[in-house]
This record gives sequence, C-alpha cells and structure tokens, in this order.
Amino acid sequence: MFDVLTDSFKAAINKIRFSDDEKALKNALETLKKSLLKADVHHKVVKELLSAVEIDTKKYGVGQKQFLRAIRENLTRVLTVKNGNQGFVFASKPPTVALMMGLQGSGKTTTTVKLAVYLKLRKKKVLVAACDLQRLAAVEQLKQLCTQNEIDLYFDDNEKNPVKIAKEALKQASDQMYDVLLVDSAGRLAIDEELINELARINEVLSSHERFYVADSMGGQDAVRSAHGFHDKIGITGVILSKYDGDGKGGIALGVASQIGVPLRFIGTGEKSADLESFIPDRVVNRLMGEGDLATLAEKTSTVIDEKEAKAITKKLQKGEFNFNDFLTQMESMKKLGSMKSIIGMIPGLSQVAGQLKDFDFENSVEMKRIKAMISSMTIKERLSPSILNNTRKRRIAVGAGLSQMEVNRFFKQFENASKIAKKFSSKDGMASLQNMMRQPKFPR
Ligand SMILES: Nc1nc2c(ncn2[C@@H]2O[C@H](COP(=O)(O)OP(=O)(O)OP(=O)(O)O)[C@@H](O)[C@H]2O)c(=O)[nH]1
Ligand SMILES: [Mg+2]
Repeated sequence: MFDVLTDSFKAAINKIRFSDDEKALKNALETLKKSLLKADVHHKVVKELLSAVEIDTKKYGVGQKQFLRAIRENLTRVLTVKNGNQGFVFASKPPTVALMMGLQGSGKTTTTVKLAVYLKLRKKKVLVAACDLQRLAAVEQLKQLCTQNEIDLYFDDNEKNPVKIAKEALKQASDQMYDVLLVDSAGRLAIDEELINELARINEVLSSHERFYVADSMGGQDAVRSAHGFHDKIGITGVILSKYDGDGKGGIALGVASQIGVPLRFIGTGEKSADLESFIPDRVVNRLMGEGDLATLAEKTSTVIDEKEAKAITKKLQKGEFNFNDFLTQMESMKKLGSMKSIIGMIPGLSQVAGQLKDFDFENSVEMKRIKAMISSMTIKERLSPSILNNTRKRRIAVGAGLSQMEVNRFFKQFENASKIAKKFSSKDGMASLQNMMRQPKFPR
C-alpha cells in the first residue's frame, strides 16, 4: 500500500553510513526530498519534515541510525493531530453517529458500507442511513451493498427530505440500541451553497460525533483542497482516503493531517467491502520504514478468525480429518482479511514482495474459482471424507467443474500435501520440526 513511499525512505537511508558527515546527510535529504515530491507529498509538508529531520539528525550525531530515528519521530509528528481521534472512536453513549461527506463519486457510499463491515466484524451493531436523495439510484446502490454485506439499512422511498430521513434513522438507532449509525449523504461536483446547507441541517438533527470527509486519493492535492471547504462550513473530524489502491502515488496520505489539521482516519484500498484499513500514525510509520505492522495484522485476523473455530480446525488437522468443507470455510475467512497485498505489507520483511502479489485475489483468482467449482461438484460425503475419492469419482468431478482430469488430479495432490504439512505443524512438536527445517541452510554461503 505504501510501497512508493517506503522505497523513498529506504533510498535516502541507504545514502548514509553508520557514522557519516554532513555532506552525506545533505545528499540523503536531497534524495528524500526529490522522491517525496515525486510521490505527491505536499511541498510544504516535505519542507517542514526535512528541516526537522536535518536538525534532529545533527542533534543526535550524523549517522544512519540517528537519521532513521529523526525520520521516524518527525513523521509520526506530521501524521498526528493533537486531540484528534485515531481509528474509529466510540461515543460514551451509543449510538455513535458518523456523517459521511464528500464530492461526487469520491467513494462515500462504498466507504460507508466498508466502515459498517469493519465495525460489524468488531461485534458492533451498525445501522446505515440512506440520505442521498440527489442521485438517481443512490438508495438502490446502498440497498444492494447492504444486502450483500448483511448490514441494516434505514431508508424511506416515500420521503423526499434527507433531513427527515436522518432524524428518523437516528430515532431508530437509539430505540433499537444500535452501537453506530453511519449516514451516507449526497455528493456534488463542487462545493455549493445548497449542498452545504443540506449537510448542515442533516448534521444538526444528528448531533454527529464524527464527520468524515471522504476524499478520492486519485485526485491528488485537489482532494485535500476541497476538504478545507467542508471543514470551514461543517467542521470535519476525520479524513478517509478512498481508492488508495489506484494509480496515485500515495504521498497525499502524508500531508492530510498537517495540511487540514484533521487526522487521516482510514484508507480505502480496493473496491471490496473488506478493503478498508485504519490509519494509526505510529503503526503506519513502521510500515513506511518497511518494518511491517504486526499490531494491525493481529487485530485484523482476530476479527475474522474465531478462536474456538481455530482450535477445532487444529484438532481436525492433527487427526488428519481436515476435509473440503473446512477448506471452504478457511477460504471464506481469508477473503474477509482483504487483499493479499495489504496483508503481506503488514508482515515485517515481506513488504518488498508485496508488489509481486498485488493482483492475487482470493475471491476471483482463476485458481480459487477452479477449486470452488471442484468442491461444488462433490457430493456431501466426498467433501467430508476426501479419502473415498477414487478415479471414477474424480472423473465425475472434473466433468462437473468443467476441468480436465489432470487439473483435478493436481488439485487433489496439492490438497493432500497441504494436509500432511499442516498435520505435521499442528502437532505438539510441530514448531520444533519447523525450526529444525529453518536451521538447514538452503543457500550456499
Ligand atoms: N479501487 C477502488 N475503488 C473504489 C474505492 N472506493 C470506492 N471505489 C469505487 O469508486 C466508485 C464511486 O464510489 P461511490 O461509493 O459510489 O462514490 P460516492 O461518493 O458515493 O458517489 P456519489 O454518491 O455519486 O456522490 C465506485 O465504482 C466504487 O466501487 C477504493 O478504495 N478503491
Ligand atoms: Mg453515494
């Protein structure tokens, strides 16, 4: 997700040796400046960051470690807003009410649903309100997205006034003990009087705790500029950058907090509902420095992997009873984690390979689709007892899945091998044998 920025920092850090002189520091700063500007970080932010890094590095003594420390500290400072919230913060008395705002097509509706999914995975009861009555089919879009993701939606096809809908939605959220109410609103091409007035009235009846400005990162600095308009008139409490997976260079994320004085709270990293990540400055700094973010990964996996279920699976693996139904369940869980690329980026040391895996998509990869087709072509008995699969059965499955016999055989072989390996590592001395294996030098030194 942050690969361009991470590369910028790495290139600069490599310009300085363990202990070095001021000329080397200047050189490193110059490299950093060029690459940050190229990544579309706002020039004022670059200037401020670099002069602070220079002062601090000199204070600590010029060297690679000190330079790294200065970057880390100053980056965290630039990304943090005093008294600003980080991630999603709940009001002391539910429901926590968040109003979503932004220009046309910026990603408000998609982000509203993503946020609802994010909160639902964290065991919160979430209601979404459909307050965009401007765009034809806007309510329909929200209905579909909410149905797909099993999110409760408040809408009223007979009401023309979004302020009234907001009011009713809030009433329902309070009466029915929802934890969170997320309100989707209408977008415009540019900020105009009418839009701001409508938002102000909606905001008034909601007494919202959070006002999120959703900005399209592909719009670069323009996206940040229009945030000012919303901030002046309504007062935003957080920015969400959508479409961060697009062609943009990513630098915009570094400037948001210091440019608007409002924290960047979430980043949208894809079109799917799982593609939303919280933006927590010190965790992000770790990732920017190429050191991964295990805290976010652990939090993310704990939301989709049920501990009880994990134990049951481990037991099955140990007994060699892992079957195709379990396999499908595991695949479904993986899907909820979001894109492979974002997961890999959180593991220290693996961020470098993230780029190569960027297109791997659990749901839509050819491989996954084939596997699903094969499992769907099996009888219930076959799914539960992989061992009964003989050649006749495999032939039938191949026909059912529209695949060749060879492809089906290859899959079963892979499944068998994976089960064997999993069985080995889930056993008591599994970790020991894994460590043993890792101790064996693979490459000639
Ligand atoms: N790749 C990618 N696409 C996104 C992301 N967020 C939103 N989109 C896409 O952007 C398009 C517009 O998103 P919407 O959520 O409808 O935007 P909106 O702000 O509600 O639009 P209006 O209601 O018309 O103002 C859709 O095609 C989304 O799928 C993201 O993080 N990544
Ligand atoms: Mg919308």
